Amino acid sequence: MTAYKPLRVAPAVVLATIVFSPAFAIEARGQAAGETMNHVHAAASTSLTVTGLDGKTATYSVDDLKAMTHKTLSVYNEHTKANESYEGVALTDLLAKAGAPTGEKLRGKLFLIYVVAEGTDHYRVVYSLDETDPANHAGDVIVAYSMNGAPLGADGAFKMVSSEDKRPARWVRNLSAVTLWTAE
Ligand SMILES: Nc1nc2c(c(=O)[nH]1)N[C@H]1C(S)=C(S)[C@@H](COP(=O)(O)O)O[C@H]1N2
Ligand SMILES: [Mo]
Repeated sequence: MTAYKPLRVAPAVVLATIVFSPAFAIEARGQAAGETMNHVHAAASTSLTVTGLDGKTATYSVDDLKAMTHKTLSVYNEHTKANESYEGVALTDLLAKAGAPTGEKLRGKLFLIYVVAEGTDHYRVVYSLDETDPANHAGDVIVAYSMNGAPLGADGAFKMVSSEDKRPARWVRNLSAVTLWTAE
């Protein structure tokens, strides 16, 4: 085999290889849906940094979260058309450690507090603090580290999962940062 052999591959074969590759298919689907699709290119999350309203940060590894109280969330994934069981910790537990008000302490202007959840690809979504607090709002929001008993694989070390969303659009894969802000 000579060093030049790859150059003899017909352009049509090269094109077909790219077009029919899984990466191309996922990108094309995302563009058709008018969405930013970084699934294929996102770096795997390895740690999660939580920032409070005071700007103080705490960084968690998977082992750190596994040492906390577990929360399991069984959800229907509208994209995979399957029931999925995620295990992780309640987001409210991490936010409480960052100083967020929960339960009956959440009142008045504190309802202006919100959470920005960000993936390694910088995909970002907002949850209001209220909807992350099961003492105040129906449904659960968790930071998952496993699904159906296995690590999350391409979805990274951490994935945000919520029980109330009908589509998985706010389920941030490769979750790397959670930051508290206030609208006032
Ligand atoms: N990090 C990250 N998470 C993301 C997205 C993204 O682009 N980046 N897209 C969201 C959207 S719009 C949807 S519908 C789902 C799609 O997840 P799936 O490709 O695993 O079906 O992931 C969500 N989480
Ligand atoms: Mo989406």
